[in-house]
Amino acid sequence: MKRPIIIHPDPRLKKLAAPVPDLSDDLRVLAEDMLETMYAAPGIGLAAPQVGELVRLVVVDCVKEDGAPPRPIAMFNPEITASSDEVSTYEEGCLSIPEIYEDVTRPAAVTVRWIDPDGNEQQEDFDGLWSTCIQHEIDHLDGKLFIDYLKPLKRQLITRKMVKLKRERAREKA
Ligand code: GNR
Ligand code: NI
Repeated sequence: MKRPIIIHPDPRLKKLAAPVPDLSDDLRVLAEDMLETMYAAPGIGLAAPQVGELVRLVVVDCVKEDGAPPRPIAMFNPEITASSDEVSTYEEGCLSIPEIYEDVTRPAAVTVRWIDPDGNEQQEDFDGLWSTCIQHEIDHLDGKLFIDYLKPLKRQLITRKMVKLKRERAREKA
């Protein structure tokens, strides 16, 4: 089932999400719902706080070649265990901050450890868009948005735009 995505500013996007102590069917359903929501958006990643669930769960699929098979990954309690000194800059966007794209510089490659939906521990090295996206998603679990990397003035401007956008959307619904 697709779920509504929370738009910035919202206190739920600023909170620290809690680790998942034990997997459950409810959490596996949440991961499936998040993948459906992400693909429908469309997006390449989604973090549980973006759908109002303050748990450490992210989903990603950064396959971008046309015709390549999809690679949905659900990560419970994801942790970055190593980051490259080399950095890379991507123009990032966020489903919680629609229509805004800004350059963000992050480590180019990361090693990530997580628990998969079967409860098995996984570890993998990611680079390119995957690396950027997974770092962006884990930031969400720590209440951090990509605009937090921008200069305060730029961030303020974007936040004001989002307040307006939310107001317009609320009015359209009424
Ligand atoms: O769909 C998304 N695209 C994207 C592009 C560049 C860097 C990060 C991202 S993640 C974003 C989806 C989203 O908001 N995830 O939290
Ligand atoms: Ni995001």
